[in-house]
Amino acid sequence: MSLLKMAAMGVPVILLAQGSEGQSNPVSIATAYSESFETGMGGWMPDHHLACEPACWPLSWHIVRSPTRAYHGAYSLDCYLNGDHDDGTIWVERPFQTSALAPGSYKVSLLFYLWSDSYSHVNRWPVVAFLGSADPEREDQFAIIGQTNMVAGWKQYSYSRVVSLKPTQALWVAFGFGATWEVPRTYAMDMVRITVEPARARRAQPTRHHER
Ligand SMILES: [Ca+2]
Ligand SMILES: [Ca+2]
Repeated sequence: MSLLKMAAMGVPVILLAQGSEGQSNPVSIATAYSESFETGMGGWMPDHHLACEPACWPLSWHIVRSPTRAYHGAYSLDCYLNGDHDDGTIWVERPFQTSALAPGSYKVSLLFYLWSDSYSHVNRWPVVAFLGSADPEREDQFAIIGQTNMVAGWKQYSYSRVVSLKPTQALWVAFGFGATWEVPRTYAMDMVRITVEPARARRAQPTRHHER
């Protein structure tokens, strides 16, 4: 069922509120959420994980706003990762407050765009995402939702899962990519959208009566 149809039927449709720059506290869930990084990071924080740290430190990487290219507007996130260690994952993350929601199960959907400089059918890197109730810190907490270099240019990536939410617990959302090849690479990410809607209970199977 579409969100508009649900709203028309009076079913509460819950989406996330737009974040603001430099906000350290979680943003409350209230309306539709999207971020295009046009005026700031929108509260999204860069983070990384390299399994062999600290022995193999440093990992050379950054995620910064840049006007070099954009899927939407004039800015995107410029994401650089040196794959020297043949490993390492970088991402942006942020918490959202869920206090406006009744405790329960919700389908959280994440959508964003990632830019690759070229198409390649080999040596693609994994594109990853996280939806959960704790701050993600390790690459093994992420789901692999696709690969880089599937097109030259921008490609949409999406991920959704049912998350159990409580008013006292933040919803954490994160997305990025990992290195699986010993080269430095730059990708870009832009226009993240998140929706949260009540997870529909599975319909019970109708009981079959055997006719004699
Ligand atoms: Ca943008
Ligand atoms: Ca983190």
